[in-house]
Amino acid sequence: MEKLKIGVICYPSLGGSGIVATELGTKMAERGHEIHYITSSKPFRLSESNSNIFFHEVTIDGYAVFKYPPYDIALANRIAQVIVEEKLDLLHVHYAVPHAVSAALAKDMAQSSIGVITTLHGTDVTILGYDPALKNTLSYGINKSTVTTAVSESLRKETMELIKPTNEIVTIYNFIDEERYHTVETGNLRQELGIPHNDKVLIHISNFRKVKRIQDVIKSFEKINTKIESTLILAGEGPEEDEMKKLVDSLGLQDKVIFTGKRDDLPELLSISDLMLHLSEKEAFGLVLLEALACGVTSIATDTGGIPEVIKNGVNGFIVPIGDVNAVVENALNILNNDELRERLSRNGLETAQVKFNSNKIVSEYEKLYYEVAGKR
Ligand code: GMT
Repeated sequence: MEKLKIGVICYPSLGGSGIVATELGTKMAERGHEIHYITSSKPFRLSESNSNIFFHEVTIDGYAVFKYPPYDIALANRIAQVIVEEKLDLLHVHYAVPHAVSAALAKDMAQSSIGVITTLHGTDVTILGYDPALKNTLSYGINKSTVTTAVSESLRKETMELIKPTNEIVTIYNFIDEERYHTVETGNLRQELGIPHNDKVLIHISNFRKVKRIQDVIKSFEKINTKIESTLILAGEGPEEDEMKKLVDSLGLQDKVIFTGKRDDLPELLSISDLMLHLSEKEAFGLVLLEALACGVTSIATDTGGIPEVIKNGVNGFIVPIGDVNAVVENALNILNNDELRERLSRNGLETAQVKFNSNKIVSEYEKLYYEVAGKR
């Protein structure tokens, strides 16, 4: 089969959509396709060790006339250049706002008929889609795309109802990078983090945005910790960090809660953990839940968005209502006090990760779509 030249547009910083874009691009490069990232900086988890991977930086000078430098237009300008210079076969845009609009504009600038795939990741629809200042932008970007995909059935349905797009949207789930996510040797990590020998370890990993409801994680932990010796790891960084540190202080939990900041050793952190708490208000998929399952860690997560497509209640974890701290505590004590239950959930979780969200399977779904959109075989 002919190899493809694919332009990938994504947010390069910490966040699930950037991680998916990077891991998918890397897998496609391993399959022999040429991947051209067109982004403001090198994607955070991208290693350029594969000679099929290229990076085209988008730059913009802060000309005095601009109150807001027009990044979206500079991005369109750069995409248009790369379409022509590299003779791209298609564009894959992650996170619709503003990337799908920049891609549509680029296509027009380059006078090209290139196909565009837009992948919806979550808040591009579930938050920005309800913002009157951006809803039309989202509809326009989706309707201008050749094909739109959503990372869960829940996100697909919500987008269909909200936007009523002219084209169907297809669900392609996120996948797990099995080479990176599995139980690993952890050396002295517990000691380095100062976790007492007998403590159970609970973990929450996120980009610390309001939507993650980290206050519920901390309040649940406070109650769990009165019943069972435990430590809570809060990994990641973001806007809620200071507030959450204040909450931990006000509850007198400073010695029991570890803020690690942004870490690269997530498989190691997961491998020392007994339970993940992921209590978001909105979550289109919850990539981190899948990463935990692949490392044998079970989760308690909220009944929202695409989470129930990843976590099956009582099978590979537990689902609780949003904001229901007592339900979290009850399930957590049940899991932490019952090794047999924890092992069963963990075994089932591994199977979920390895079968339903298998990387080869999902990457092949995207590859098939790429060939269709590029009109090549
Ligand atoms: O939509 C966002 O919040 C941003 C995005 C990101 O870049 O982190 O997260 C979304 O995309 C991830 C990858 O597909 C999903 O795993 C997350 O569930 C989703 N976040 C939300 O829906 C809140």
